[in-house]
Amino acid sequence: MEPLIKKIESRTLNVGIVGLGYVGLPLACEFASANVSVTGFDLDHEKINAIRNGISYIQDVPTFEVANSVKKGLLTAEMDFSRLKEMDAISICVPTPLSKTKDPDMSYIEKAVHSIQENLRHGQVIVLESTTYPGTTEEVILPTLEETGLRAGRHFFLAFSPERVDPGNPIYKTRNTPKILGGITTMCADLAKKIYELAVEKVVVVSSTKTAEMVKLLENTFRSVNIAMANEMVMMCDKLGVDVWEVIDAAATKPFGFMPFYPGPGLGGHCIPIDPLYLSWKLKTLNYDARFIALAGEINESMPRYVVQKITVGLNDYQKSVKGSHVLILGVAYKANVNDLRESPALEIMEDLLKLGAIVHYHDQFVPQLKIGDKEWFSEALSESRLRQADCVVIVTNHDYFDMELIVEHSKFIVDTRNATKHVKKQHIVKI
Ligand code: SAJ
Repeated sequence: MEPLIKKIESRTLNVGIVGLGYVGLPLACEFASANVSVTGFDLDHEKINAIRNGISYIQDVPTFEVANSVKKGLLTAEMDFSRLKEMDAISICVPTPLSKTKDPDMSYIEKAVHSIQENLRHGQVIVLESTTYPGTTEEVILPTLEETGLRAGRHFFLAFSPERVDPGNPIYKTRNTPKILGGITTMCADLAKKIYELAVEKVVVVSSTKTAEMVKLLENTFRSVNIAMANEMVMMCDKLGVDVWEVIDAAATKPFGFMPFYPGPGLGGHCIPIDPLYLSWKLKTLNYDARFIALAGEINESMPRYVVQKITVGLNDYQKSVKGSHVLILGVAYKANVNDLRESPALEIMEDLLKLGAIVHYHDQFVPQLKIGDKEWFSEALSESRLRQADCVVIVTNHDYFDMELIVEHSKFIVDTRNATKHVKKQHIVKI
């Protein structure tokens, strides 16, 4: 262990990152920026080639950062997982999606851990970053790695440190976001902390890997439940004839004991709609029914249908049926100013409108094209004529670049799911 500590102090250790997506690539770049040699491992040759050519494919990672680190020989990309044996530390940053039956899909983690198992050697520090159910590290990763005969805390070291990447956040990046970390043993946590402190300003150690896994799930369940409450407030305020956005903004003037969350067309992204279900799945195996998570999921998943209902009733007020109407969707990414479509509610809204016979168009400069079923769709120019031609304009994701004056000026009828038109007073706007 002494040699490893010396390597950490002299920054001569080799760090491996398995999984070069929106978590792994920023983490790799942070280590490289700290003059630590990083090897990224991924199964996707396009990612590997891009990095080798000094190109970033992650919106929040500037290409010059990748290019500089590659040029200095601090960042390399590999598809040969046998080179994992050369790594002193390995972080696993692979996806943890849901299966078709909405159960945890651990296949990416299992594949990564088996690659590490085949190359595990004395002194290596292994850290799982992927969001997963409490117990994964000690119940799945640990036994798999100890099948080699090596023991965690003695021959190798094992920890869990959840990623906290907020795509599109201009202020908080990997380096300046405090990082939670729990080890299988104290020594595991100490070594992993020393390594992460090379790339991250603040590492917060908790008592176990299970605690660290639970911290992450609390963070994301907190968001899912509070967003669901904001979405249910929409339904209640609708019944009461009260503007939910005015209510939330007024409540947000309270300087303590309140944190605003806002209604929307539904929950997108690869985390908030999914991670809480990892927790409820685990609790089900322990005969506990996580009711808040289930209810939040139900309400959040109902929002796309609620938006389509608003569109239908709104068109009806103009003596129009959805069938045959031109509906223009503005913003299809899962949240403002990102180019990610995963779990985006816009896709479900578009699908439902198509089923009702609407003629659907969309505009989103972050998403030039998309697929619904086997049909390809292309983002259309946000022009006055396109706006005027639409029987209904639906603001699903309010990107900062949208010119709200232009949109309101030239739209016959708007369904605004984000209160994006709040500064533009016009009567033909329906807010959710
Ligand atoms: N949303 C609402 N109302 C809100 C806030 C969000 O409808 O008040 C919607 C968004 O439009 C989006 C979804 O919820 O469709 C998720 O939004 P998000 O802001 O949680 O964004 P994510 O999923 O990209 O990033 C989150 C991180 N966000 C923040 O902490 C602000 C954080 O929870 C995690 O670091 C990250 O997921 C993750 O990887 O777990």
